[in-house]
Amino acid sequence: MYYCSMKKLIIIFLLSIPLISNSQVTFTEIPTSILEVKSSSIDFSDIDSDGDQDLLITGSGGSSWGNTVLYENISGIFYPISGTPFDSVGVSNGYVVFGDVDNDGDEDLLLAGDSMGQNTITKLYINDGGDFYLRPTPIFAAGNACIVLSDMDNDNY
Ligand SMILES: [Ca+2]
Ligand SMILES: [Ca+2]
Ligand SMILES: [Ca+2]
Repeated sequence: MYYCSMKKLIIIFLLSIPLISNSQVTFTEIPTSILEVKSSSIDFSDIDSDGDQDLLITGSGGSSWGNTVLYENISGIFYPISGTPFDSVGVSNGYVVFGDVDNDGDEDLLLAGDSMGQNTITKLYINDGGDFYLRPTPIFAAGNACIVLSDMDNDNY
C-alpha cells in the first residue's frame, strides 16, 4: 500500500514538473457528485473506448462499509453507472487497477480489498464492450493490497 501510494505520488510529482514551471497552467477545483469516501482507491480508464477517461472509486463512506462505484465520463462530468457486477461488492481498504488482461482492447478490472467490512476479496472483471463480467481467478484474496499489472512474459498482455 505504501509502495503504491509513493509510486503514485512520484508519478504525479514527475508529471507536474513541467506544469509547475509553466505559469500559464492552473488547476481549478470543480464541484462533483463523486462519492466521498475514505480508505479508498481509484483508477481512471477509458472503459467504453470513447476516448475519455472514466473512473472507478472504492472506499467506505455514506452509510456503507464499502462502496465500489463506476463513473462514466460524459463531456467531463462523471455519472455513476448502476447495474455493474461490482455494485454489490462494496470495497474499502483495497486497491483497484484497470488493465487489458485478455488483450482484446477493452480495459478489464482487478479489484481487491475488504468487502462490506466482512471478508477480504480479490476479483477479476472482464470488460466486453463496456459491460463487465466476473471471471473466476486463483489470485488470493487481499486486503490493504497493492496491485500492479505487468506483462511479465512479454507476450504483449
Ligand atoms: Ca470513456
Ligand atoms: Ca480486455
Ligand atoms: Ca503477459
